[in-house]
Amino acid sequence: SHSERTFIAVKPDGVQRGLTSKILARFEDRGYKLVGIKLIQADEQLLSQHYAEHVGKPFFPKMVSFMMSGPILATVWEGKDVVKQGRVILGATNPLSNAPGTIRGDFGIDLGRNVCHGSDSVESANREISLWFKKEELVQWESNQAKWIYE
Ligand code: YYY
Ligand code: MG
Repeated sequence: SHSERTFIAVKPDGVQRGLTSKILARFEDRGYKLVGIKLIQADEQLLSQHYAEHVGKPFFPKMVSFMMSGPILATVWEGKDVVKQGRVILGATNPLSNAPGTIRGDFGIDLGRNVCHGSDSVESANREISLWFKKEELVQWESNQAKWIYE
């Protein structure tokens, strides 16, 4: 459905490197609609909930301290198949396993500096969106481009 939503975040490395506008542009250019956006300094509690599936893994403490090392740009995008396509736009988790053309393949090298996050399923997306955003921070609006993007 055209109202599917996903959570996409620019991690602290992406914000520090000045890549936010380029990352937003990939989603805008594809035709997806921005419905939420904010710059946030995440804390350990938020990150432990966000990355609940990874709590206790060897890489978890280092990954969380990296995610707390600076601001994160949290965004929500809406459109047809946006969860799956969002992951395609990001590329595989390890930047080095991507050909150019994806965000991680174009802007990253190391696994722990992979620039961006994207929800991995519709269920994860709904969970992550409600974790990072209050209901009133998400804006419902009609895009005038919709009829030129969808048939
Ligand atoms: O969903 P995605 O971000 O592509 O990968 P996950 O397997 O969920 O891992 C989350 C996050 O943790 C990943 O983007 C980088 C980091 N990470 C790491 O630093 N070292 C690992 N061995 C595995 C993951
Ligand atoms: Mg993941």
